[in-house]
Amino acid sequence: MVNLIIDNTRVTVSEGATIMQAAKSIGIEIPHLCYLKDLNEIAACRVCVVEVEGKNKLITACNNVVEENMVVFTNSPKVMLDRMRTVQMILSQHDCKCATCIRSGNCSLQKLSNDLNIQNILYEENLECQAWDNSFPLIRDSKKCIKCMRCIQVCDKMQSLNIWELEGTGARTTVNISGSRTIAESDCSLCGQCITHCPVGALKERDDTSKLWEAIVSKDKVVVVQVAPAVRTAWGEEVGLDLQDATVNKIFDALKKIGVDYVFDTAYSADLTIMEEANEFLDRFKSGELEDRPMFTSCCPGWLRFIKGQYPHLVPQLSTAKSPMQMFGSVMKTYFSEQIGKKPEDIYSVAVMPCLAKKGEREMELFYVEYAGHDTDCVITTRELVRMLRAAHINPKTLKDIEPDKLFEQSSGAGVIFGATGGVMEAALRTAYYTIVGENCAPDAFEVVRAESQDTGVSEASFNLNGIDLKIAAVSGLGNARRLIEDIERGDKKYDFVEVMACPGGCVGGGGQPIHDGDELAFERGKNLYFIDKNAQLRYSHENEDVKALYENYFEKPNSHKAHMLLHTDHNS
Ligand code: HC1
Ligand code: SF4
Repeated sequence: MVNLIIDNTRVTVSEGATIMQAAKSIGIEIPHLCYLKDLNEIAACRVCVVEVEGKNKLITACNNVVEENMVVFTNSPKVMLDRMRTVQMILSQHDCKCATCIRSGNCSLQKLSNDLNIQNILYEENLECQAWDNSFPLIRDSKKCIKCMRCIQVCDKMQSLNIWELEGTGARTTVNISGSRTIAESDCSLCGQCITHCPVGALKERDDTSKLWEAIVSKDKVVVVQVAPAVRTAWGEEVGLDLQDATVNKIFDALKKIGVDYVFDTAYSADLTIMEEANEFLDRFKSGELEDRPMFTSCCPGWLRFIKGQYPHLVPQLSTAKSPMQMFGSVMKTYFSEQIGKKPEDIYSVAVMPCLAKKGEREMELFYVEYAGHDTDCVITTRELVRMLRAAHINPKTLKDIEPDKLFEQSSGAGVIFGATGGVMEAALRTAYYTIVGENCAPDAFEVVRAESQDTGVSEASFNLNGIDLKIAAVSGLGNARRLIEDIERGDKKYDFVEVMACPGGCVGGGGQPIHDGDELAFERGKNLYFIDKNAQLRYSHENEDVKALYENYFEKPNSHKAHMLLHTDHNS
């Protein structure tokens, strides 16, 4: 252990701890901008400087370790003046138009400037604006970039994709797409992790809210909105509702209040996905097709972009099932439109998702007898949903719990846990067990596939179902997925079924979720989905009465010809 004094307080911490960690242990938060634990400890911003007795120069607290008997001052006048100057320098190279910035009110630079009582910008440099394709779901504004390097590190270390790099030297140093590519030409998975880790408004999602407002205004469109599992456990963070109050049913009420015609829960179509995917898995498993390599889940579009770009030879191993979002969109444009006496093109199908890659996934075309547009017309993220509610000055405290609309009212806890890593696997195993054994397993029989933290990002398990041995794994985070795939490719690991989610913790940690600089809330949010599942009346996808009715009235049975036409896809196209 190491003993030192910080701001006149004695502190004892483990050897190797940084000054920042030591200060934190006694409740002193040293201001910082670029620091991200384990990912970015490079002192690029120099905001975290501290004074150490006996040293002439200030040193950075995020990457200097404690020494025995060190005497540290985190807020001496010398420190504060230096910190102010540093932030003023950063502001001089930043487009400070806070009124129209997406991160206003949730920006670490804005907060730091306010905290330091900075009221004017000393020098305003002429900022160069890099060209950007604003039709791409991920938008970068170079004039807001503060060169903290977080995006570079998150994309390299967490997601193993190396999309960003530094270019230029000295004052002209800037971040850009690596390899002189455009963002569309790059291998960006659209996971959005660089956005949720950006301390300012330099990275953001393409805002599609005006498309939805226009559809709501249009007299010719029936606006049908589905809400993803992971949205319910995060939207309350942005609107000031407690976890137990921030239900999906209140989102339905809010959507109806802003003029949406029909509201549904994506957990319903997650149940439908399980019917298709669990049956597909059992068919492929029994045919011997999975002897060498496993079947991979296909519901996460960030993962789909990753596998297509990085391991194209593994694409045939993907389940052909469309994601719950796409399945629901397809059902809305076909069965649902028929039921309400409308044509597919009259339906405007919207998905509220915790994800940016879903904006890319919606480009997928729908063929229903003939070309019928897209399964999904518009995807908005959790953050965009909240912005719409704010614009409509909806008071979240006045919202009521209302049920989703008829035809697709029911959803199971199995559908809800899709939003947490391991959840798709667990839901699928509950139904696979029923299909093989002929009776239900205990609802929590497969809880070992749940992940409590992002330690390795992988959970694995083996099960014997009526003499059938199954080896499965669930992984989240693309860097972890890459390591797992390399193990499989080398023959070091062998599985039958693997779930992959691009974002650490699964959709709950998605790139479209509320941003809390430096705090990782994915696993906390995931626990809430498991809590909802535990308390759900229905725990098995195959017991969803509205899913059963859809098969009886329309699809006949899982993996039928019609189901293949509308609920499955060819990932090679
Ligand atoms: Fe997800 Fe899914 S779980 S991909 O994370 O399979 O986005 O929430 O909606 O489609 O259900 C996301 C979440 C979501 C789909 C489902
Ligand atoms: Fe990298 Fe994900 Fe950002 Fe794309 S969205 S640049 S893959 S971190």
